[in-house]
Amino acid sequence: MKYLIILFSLVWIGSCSPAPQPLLLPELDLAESPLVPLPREIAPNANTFALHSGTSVSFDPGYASVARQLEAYLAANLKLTLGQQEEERYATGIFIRDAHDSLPANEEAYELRIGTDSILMYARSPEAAFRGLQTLKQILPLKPIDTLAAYPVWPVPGGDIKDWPQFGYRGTMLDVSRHFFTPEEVMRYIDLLAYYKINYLHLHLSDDQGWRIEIKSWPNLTKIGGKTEVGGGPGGYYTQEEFSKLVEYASERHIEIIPEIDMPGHTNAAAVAYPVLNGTGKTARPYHGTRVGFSTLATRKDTVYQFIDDVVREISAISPSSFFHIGGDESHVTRDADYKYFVERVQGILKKYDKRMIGWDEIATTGIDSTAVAQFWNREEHARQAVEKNMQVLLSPAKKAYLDMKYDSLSVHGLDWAGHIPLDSAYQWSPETYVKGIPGEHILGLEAPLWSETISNSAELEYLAFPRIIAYAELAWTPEQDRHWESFKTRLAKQQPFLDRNQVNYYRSPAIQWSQGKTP
Ligand code: TNX
Repeated sequence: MKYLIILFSLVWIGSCSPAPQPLLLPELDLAESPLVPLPREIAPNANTFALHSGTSVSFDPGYASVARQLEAYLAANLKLTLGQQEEERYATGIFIRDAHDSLPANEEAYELRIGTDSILMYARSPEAAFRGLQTLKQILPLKPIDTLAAYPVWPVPGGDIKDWPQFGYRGTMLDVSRHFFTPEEVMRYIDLLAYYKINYLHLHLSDDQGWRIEIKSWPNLTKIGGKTEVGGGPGGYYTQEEFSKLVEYASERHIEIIPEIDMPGHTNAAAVAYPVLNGTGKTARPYHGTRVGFSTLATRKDTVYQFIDDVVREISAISPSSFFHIGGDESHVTRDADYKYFVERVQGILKKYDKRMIGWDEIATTGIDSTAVAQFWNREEHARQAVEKNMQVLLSPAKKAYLDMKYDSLSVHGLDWAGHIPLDSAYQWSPETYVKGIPGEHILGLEAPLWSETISNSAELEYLAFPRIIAYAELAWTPEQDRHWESFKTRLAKQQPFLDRNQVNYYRSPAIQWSQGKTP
């Protein structure tokens, strides 16, 4: 490796300032960094920034938390000094500043300028700075290098990155109903998602097999409905306090949690807890299997709407998201007219609590208004119907974006009703054009759902989610003209140190040249 000798004086905080030191820095190339999702513009240069203990971080008002997140990220290795320095022109260190005019108006746009003396980050918002921080984390080396300096130095490749996403909605869904996932397991997933700039986590909180969120005015939902799951395990649920903490934890990582209460179908657990809600005409019994489409609420009973009002009211009080997901899928035993009446009436309840409806694509067949979002998973004509109603569409095509589909016939977890989704197939498609007849302005974004019939813990979740979720993160962030499978493969292989360091149980896709065994 070639080395450059760079002479410069360090502004050293404290009394015992060392004399100017020659630093032996490797020549690095910013374009070689393991950047996923790929940023819009990367312009490498020959500079190298020498990060070390004592590097200062200065920030404009509003960016204290992102500065502290950078400090915490590096704390095991080096101690940064946080503070305010007014004039970056004369100073060295890291600076987080409000964006200037060279960036688009996108709320998540940021710029990184890495030079010999400083790393300047310009951000449109604290959220943008958080996205920029993830990019910086991907650039920072894992280990210090040997220099002539008496202290460890982490060399950072120089250059300029300008970046913003193509979609404002880059999400994933976790089904915590078929199997329950503890708050700790969800938080671990959130940490991993944030690194790849995912910004929405949709939680599927109720289904036939279990009800997972405390509703104080209907306590049996969790007391009875929370005790079951697929396979007969113990189930579980989030208290409202636990849910609030999850929302807060996610929001510190600039991820918004969207709650889903699936209705009028997928409601067996609620009907077991409160038979008055049941519209099937048969006695509801706890269900531990994986069939779908056999349950329905009693759509013509006022009690049911009182129930939904209570549920939406209580969840809205602890869910700051402007969205509320009502499910609406596979209501095979609800009569068509009843289904329409139901979804339309529920939109009214959501509006009362200032929430915007999202539902699976079937909701586009009803008379709801254009503020609702249809999540396309199955029927293209539903997506087009949504556009005719001037609704936004969220893309989750099962054949391409379902994280619970097996990679191939050898997959140890997963289903295959929509086919196998190996990594190359997960990456090589275009959300921009997948459904014919949907103009770009109607596409809200991309969400990759993870249904949990076959998984019940973090290791199994990670096997299905990783590395495919990294592919979806790039599909949602990086525009089509910049996406190339060969480039992605190389950058994904370089995620291995991050995944190993975090003990992620990722699937070793044969498409990727992983290094042998675990990385240090
Ligand atoms: C279909 S996708 C479902 C879920 C299942 C999933 C399994 C959708 C809206 N409904 O109830 O869990 O398939 O892949």
